[in-house]
Amino acid sequence: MSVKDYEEIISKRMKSARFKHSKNVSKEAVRLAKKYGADVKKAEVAGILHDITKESPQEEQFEIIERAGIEFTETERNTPKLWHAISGSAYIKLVLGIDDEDIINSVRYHTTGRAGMSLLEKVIFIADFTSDERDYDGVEKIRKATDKGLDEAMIEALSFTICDLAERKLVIAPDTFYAYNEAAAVKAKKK
Ligand code: DGI
Ligand code: FE
Ligand code: FE
Repeated sequence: MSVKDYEEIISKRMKSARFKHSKNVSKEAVRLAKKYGADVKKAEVAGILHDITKESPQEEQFEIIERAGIEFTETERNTPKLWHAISGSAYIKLVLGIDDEDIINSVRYHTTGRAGMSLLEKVIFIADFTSDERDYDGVEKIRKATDKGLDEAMIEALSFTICDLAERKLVIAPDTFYAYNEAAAVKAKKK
């Protein structure tokens, strides 16, 4: 399937604003992939597909996660906002027939991050933060960090996420802490 085919599928599965977001993430992922040496084609595909199940009913998401044999962690089970990343990875594998593990993992971990992220996983994670239409307070700091390096952008994005969630007194996925600690350790080593 071509990127155009995927765009067609995505456009039918979500509202126009989210479709626009998906296209912008794809575009930003291509920019970052070129800059940092990730696979440009995979970045384009993973970017357009990353939120594929975001507007699907929870039962549907639950069903495909089970069908894919993915086990929820306790935090994931109790946090429906995290489901679309998991169900999205299952959907592109089982329904779209995508077999590239790196693309699948880039969708799977685009919301929480995790320790040991691949180049492509980082590209998608960051692109989701810095896509054109994003205008939250703090986006410029993360955009600037993408000029310095992927790891610089990761630490900015992850510290932003952790602070934001903690301020709102929400449960934070352990994977986000693992990703943060790894990024912080990289930063400490560079000093
Ligand atoms: O799908 P998007 O809106 O493009 O972005 P996303 O996949 O990063 O999802 C962001 C939402 O998920 C946002 O409302 C914050 C929430 N979120 C991300 N990580 C966590 C989280 N919510 C909780 N409770 N815990 C997390 O660790
Ligand atoms: Fe998402
Ligand atoms: Fe997104």
